[in-house]
Amino acid sequence: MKLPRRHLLGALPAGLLLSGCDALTRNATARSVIQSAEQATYRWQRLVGRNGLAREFSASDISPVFKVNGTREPTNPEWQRLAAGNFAEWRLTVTGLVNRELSLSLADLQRLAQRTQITRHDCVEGWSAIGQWTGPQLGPILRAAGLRDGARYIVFLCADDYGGEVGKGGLQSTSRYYESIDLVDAFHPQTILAHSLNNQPLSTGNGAPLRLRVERQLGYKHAKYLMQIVVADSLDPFGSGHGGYWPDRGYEWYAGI
Ligand SMILES: Nc1nc2c(c(=O)[nH]1)N[C@H]1C(S)=C(S)[C@@H](COP(=O)(O)O)O[C@H]1N2
Ligand SMILES: [Mo]
Repeated sequence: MKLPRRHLLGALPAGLLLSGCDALTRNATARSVIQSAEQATYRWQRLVGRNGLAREFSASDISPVFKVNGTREPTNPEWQRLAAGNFAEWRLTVTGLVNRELSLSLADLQRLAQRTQITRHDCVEGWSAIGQWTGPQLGPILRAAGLRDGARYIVFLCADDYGGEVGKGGLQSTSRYYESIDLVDAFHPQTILAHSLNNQPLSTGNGAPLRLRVERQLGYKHAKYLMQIVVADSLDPFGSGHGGYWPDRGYEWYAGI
């Protein structure tokens, strides 16, 4: 693993910087009902089920097709350039409240201890699919970076701009996809950075070259097209401040299953 000394943020393409706030309208009543249910699941998983594992399945349960949802292919020129080069020049950077910033190639990530898990992905839109995911656990990567005092959230910045779909609740304001999790989920054994689905490198649709798997939460938390991990003490600086593309549009930040 390469541990660069130089400051990486200055080297990131401008396209990776998050856009400003989106104007949002929300139904306050619906939101508070959702939030109280969200908080109940969150408290339960944090107090009682801290290390509980999501169910794992066997090879015969794997879905023949793993549906593609949300972005099918990022249009971002930087991602397009990296994809054209088979992601040889792609790097995952780990920055923010860390002692050592990291810049990891796919080969670096594949050299780490790998975990393979067959899990069910549940999307809020009402479909699920079972797939076998392989990649390094996030925890050891964060330990290699070394979390600094105040670290509370792990934020995942993706390569794609998403604008929703007319057929699914209408177009949303377009912005860069991102997600975030707390440290309990970050160090959970089933939280991995997956480069493979069903023993094949991730397809474009399923999030090439790398995506998050955070198995105790709903589909939209599983950020595809990962470019950058930022360790943060607050979610305020990202997007509209609710910790993710869909949370910024009224969905729960903690989407426990
Ligand atoms: N970067 C990015 N990640 C994303 C999305 C997206 O549009 N962009 N969609 C989310 C949603 S809602 C789901 S259900 C899953 C879909 O993953 P799949 O396309 O592999 O089925 O990815 C999640 N992660
Ligand atoms: Mo989803």
